[in-house]
Amino acid sequence: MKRKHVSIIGVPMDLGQMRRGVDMGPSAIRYGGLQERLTNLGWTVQDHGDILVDMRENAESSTAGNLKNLSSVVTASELLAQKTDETIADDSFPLVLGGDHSIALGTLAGVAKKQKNLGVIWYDAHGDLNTADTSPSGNIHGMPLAASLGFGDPALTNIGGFSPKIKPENVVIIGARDLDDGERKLIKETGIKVFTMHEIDRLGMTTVMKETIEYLRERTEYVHLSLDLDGLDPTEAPGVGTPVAGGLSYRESHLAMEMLEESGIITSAEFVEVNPILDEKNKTGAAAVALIASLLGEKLL
Ligand code: B3U
Ligand code: MN
Ligand code: MN
Repeated sequence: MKRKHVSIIGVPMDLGQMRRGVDMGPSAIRYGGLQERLTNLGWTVQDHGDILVDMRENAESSTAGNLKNLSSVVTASELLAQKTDETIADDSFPLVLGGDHSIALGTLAGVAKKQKNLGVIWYDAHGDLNTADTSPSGNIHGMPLAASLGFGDPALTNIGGFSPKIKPENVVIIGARDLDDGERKLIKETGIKVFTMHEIDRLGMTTVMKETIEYLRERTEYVHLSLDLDGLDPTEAPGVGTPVAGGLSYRESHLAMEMLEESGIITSAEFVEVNPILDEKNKTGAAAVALIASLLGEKLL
């Protein structure tokens, strides 16, 4: 990590999916002691507060062509893109806290504006590679990776005023165990690198991370980490809207963060889908804080 300054940006977004409570994710992560943890690591931390997101009660809730709450999601994404871009212009490390995973539309629009050869690590039980045509739910949180690659409705792909944000060969998905048919098809067509749980079990997390780091180092100049807490096993991260059994352990996830920190490749990050209403005593919020701390340099000895 080259930067010494970190900018926290909260996005209380719950409109990309149907469960209530994920809008409180940024508070839960802050409440878990994030700022103090990072300050103790020597970072200067500026918390920019939260991006304005329509309340569900006031949101423009019309479903435009299988895209639920489209206009409210797009409006918040544009604000987030601008804030993230400003953070990078200030030479500060953008740390975005969700909120559901639809916020990645805005984060990646902001990051990719100046960082042209951008890599992405998508740490998630899901592919988030649906489009309006393939999505079984119409939930935009299942679409941000596809949209950032340029697939799907122009309302989503053109956030920030340009498309695509990233190239398929610069993406690595880690932890996948729940993919829809359209997502499988897109993975086959584009050749996105995916470490499913099967491969992680066979190879071990050390090898998976070594290969991921080497792969992205060869191809990219910057790497964004988009970490969905549902990538972790629900026993260790229960506070998520769509838990999927058989996930990554807390230990494997820590190892992954530590290896990324050692590699120095990560230039921005977001931690998403923490839902305190579904959580057990902020276990998932605390896991997010601990993983962020490891990613940004915390060590036991
Ligand atoms: N693939 C399904 C489910 C889903 C995606 N992301 C989450 N759940 N968290 C969909 O609705 O697109
Ligand atoms: Mn996700
Ligand atoms: Mn997920």
